[in-house]
Amino acid sequence: MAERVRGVVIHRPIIYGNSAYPLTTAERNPSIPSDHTHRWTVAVRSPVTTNEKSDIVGGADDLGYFIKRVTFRLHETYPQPNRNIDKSPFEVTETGWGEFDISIRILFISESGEKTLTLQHHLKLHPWVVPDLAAHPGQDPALIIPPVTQPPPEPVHSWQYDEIVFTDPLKPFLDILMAHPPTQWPKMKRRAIPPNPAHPDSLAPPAQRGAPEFTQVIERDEAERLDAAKRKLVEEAERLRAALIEKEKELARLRKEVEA
Ligand code: SLL
Repeated sequence: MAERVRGVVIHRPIIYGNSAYPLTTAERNPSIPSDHTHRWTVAVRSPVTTNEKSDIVGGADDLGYFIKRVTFRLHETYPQPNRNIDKSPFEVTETGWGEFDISIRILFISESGEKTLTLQHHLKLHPWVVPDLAAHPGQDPALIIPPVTQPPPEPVHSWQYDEIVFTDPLKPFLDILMAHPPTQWPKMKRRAIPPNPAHPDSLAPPAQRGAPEFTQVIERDEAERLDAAKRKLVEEAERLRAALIEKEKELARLRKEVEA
């Protein structure tokens, strides 16, 4: 058995998720069941997009140098729901009508000596409904009920960024990883719309949205949003603590009154 290189931690960024496109009339043919509404692709990819014009999210690097097989477990309404993909691109394209959970099992090359990794992705076909903040000034966005009008069909991109971390890797595996450095992040936002639907830019009209792209800017924006959310939580905790102290004082006062 190969030696482990102690004290070394090496990671490889990935994205996993799906893009979905409403089926057009032109695309329909007798082999596609008539109740199917979308064509979708679920995939495990490298995060960086090949070029700014590409409609495909991520995929600049072939992950086959460290991934041997990806098994996508689809809903049992699909024939042979376990789909084994043994080379890049690690993806499955299907048509269908419904959203469901897909389990994604990643088997690393045998040199790695690593256990398989299983991820979950909820196949997303329908766009997120963004609450109309302007029409409800001052209201908690989570409490705004969107109108029931159907949005026009549009592509949906639902992708999760992650980093696969290898601790104390086997020497031969470490050598393979080192020989394949991931493509560098684009520094700038090349496309207007980030993949996070919670981001204010995603309020842009559908025509201005495109396939999202993961960049350094997104990472920084996300970190800033997380910081702001943390500050808000601390403030809220402080406020609740103060209220609790007040209530406890009142309780003590009432107890005394009852005793008296
Ligand atoms: C739902 N729980 O009810 C989910 C199930 C199943 C989706 C969704 C394809 C089926 C076929 C398909 O879209 N299955 O192969 O015709 O929404």
